[in-house]
Amino acid sequence: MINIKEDENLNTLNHSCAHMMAQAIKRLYPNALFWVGPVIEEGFYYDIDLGDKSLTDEDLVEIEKQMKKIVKEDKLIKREELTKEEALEMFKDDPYKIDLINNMEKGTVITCYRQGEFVDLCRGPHVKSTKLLKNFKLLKVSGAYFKGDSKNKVLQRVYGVCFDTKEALEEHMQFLEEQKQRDHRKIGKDLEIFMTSDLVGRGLPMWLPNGSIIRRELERYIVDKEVALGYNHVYTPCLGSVELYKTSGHWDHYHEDMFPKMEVDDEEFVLRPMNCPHHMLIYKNAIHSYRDLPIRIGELAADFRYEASGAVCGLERVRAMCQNDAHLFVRPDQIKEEINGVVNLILEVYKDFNFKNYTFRLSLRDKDNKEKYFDNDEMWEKAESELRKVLQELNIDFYEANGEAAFYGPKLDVQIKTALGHDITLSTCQLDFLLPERFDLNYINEEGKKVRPVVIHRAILGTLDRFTAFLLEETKGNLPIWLSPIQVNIIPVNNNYHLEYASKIYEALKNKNVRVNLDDRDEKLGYKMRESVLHKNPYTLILGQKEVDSNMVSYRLRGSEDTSTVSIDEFTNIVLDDIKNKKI
Ligand code: TSB
Ligand code: ZN
Repeated sequence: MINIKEDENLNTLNHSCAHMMAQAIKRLYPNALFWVGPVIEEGFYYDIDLGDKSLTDEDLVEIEKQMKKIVKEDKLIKREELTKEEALEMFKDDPYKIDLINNMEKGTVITCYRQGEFVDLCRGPHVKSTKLLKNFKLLKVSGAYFKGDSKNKVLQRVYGVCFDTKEALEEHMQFLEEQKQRDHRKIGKDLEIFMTSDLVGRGLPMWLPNGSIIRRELERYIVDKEVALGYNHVYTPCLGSVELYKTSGHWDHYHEDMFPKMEVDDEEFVLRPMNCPHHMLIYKNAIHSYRDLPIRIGELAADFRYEASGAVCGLERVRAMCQNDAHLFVRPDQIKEEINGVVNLILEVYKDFNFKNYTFRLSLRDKDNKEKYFDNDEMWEKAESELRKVLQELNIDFYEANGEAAFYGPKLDVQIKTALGHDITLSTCQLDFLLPERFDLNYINEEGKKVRPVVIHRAILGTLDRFTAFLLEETKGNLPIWLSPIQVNIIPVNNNYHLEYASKIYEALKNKNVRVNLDDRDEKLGYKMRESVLHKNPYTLILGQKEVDSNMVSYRLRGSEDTSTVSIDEFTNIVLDDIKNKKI
């Protein structure tokens, strides 16, 4: 998507359009007062005080009509310079403008722009006339606290976008529509994968039965892979003492991302944001020889993070999550091989899911902001250069980003772009020399001496939550059959005549552990077929008299209108093969 804020021409156009919208709103709501109206990546918005009035979608249509009128009126947009006194006098009845003027730096030339009866305080620049603003669209309205402070009044924030040609606007609107269709929150709702409730709380989605099937399959898939690679899985509690997180350094460096502590009897606990401390103690529970390493401790582990309420988003960014986590305890000479193993596992998983849109990022510390990270320059230099060296040796294409490291070490992150355009991390592989030190971990080396292991933190699916969000967006809800909540949907043409046969097929497939649904509702055939398409079922069986007479089944594959007719055994084998091969 084009970044409107960064494009000089579009930036001006959108800024002028925001003014024109304000003018239209002032005509419709003479008491309206305006706070700020900036250009953003997606277009523009304006924060407006309309008293108790909340704008509806119908109101936006009226505002658009008025804006079109202003376009026709061809109002010239004129710049005027003002002294502070003049500005304060001109806007004396507008507390928002007075606030802005009083907060301006001394010596700033104050300018305002006038178009017809409307004047607004503004730095500009603007287009010459409103007639140049005809290719616009208002997109949505939401409430926004004045100055972003929840103690303040709620203003109406109206979003819009403007282009220089009709074609560009149309193309953009089509892009937005596709984006909306790809948004995992919409797919998650349509396919009944997860729900949220204000009564549970922000950032705390709940997995519905369909979502839970997907999640259980993903859990099996990744745990099986890890077991085959020599991982050992554990279960640990999702809280820990404050002391534990003081020992690890989370208390000092990760505090802002944690929920506040709870006091119980004479103990203090926190909901854990990460699992590393627990796993460090599991390692420490036994004596290890150099021959035992690497030791790979994995867990599907519940974590809790205090994400900003404005940042939580569906399953993509949550406050209660389940990490596909593991900590690898390795000798220094094993670092490269183990990182290689993790990278290969990531690539293998992405191949299984046919994910192609991702980039590798080497996430480093921000040297100008060192207090966010543990304080040991030598250790940082070593960890960062070691990780970079390994990535270069493994021939991985990556870019570097400062300020994105964990507090305990640098990371290799796999970055993805969500439907909403968020750039977020899915998989991660992190090199850590710190926690082994803080927990005084060791193993006995070849000379019989106690030495420190190195820890690699890694999450392949990231969290089940985020992974599922991405999976829904990448597949647009067309899940591969092995993950589909319903793998085969059976529709009898007429319940009176074909239900018995349909039930027989249903039982046969169910006995083979296929997730099968028999749609025996008293609805029209066409309705049931349409619904099966909407639910994105991989296979839909349509069973009528022809099938009953010939003892065959007719099926439609998702995305196709063609029907194929085969024997029951043949169909069962097709489905079982697709499932076993994890067919995309
Ligand atoms: C990999 N200690 C390491 C672990 O051993 C760790 O916690 N790393 S992390 O902070 O990067 O988190 C691991 C993964 O969790 C991230 O790569 C990301 O995919 C996922 N994740 C992080 N925060 C959230 C969130 N709020 N909602 C959903 N997923 C998240
Ligand atoms: Zn960790």
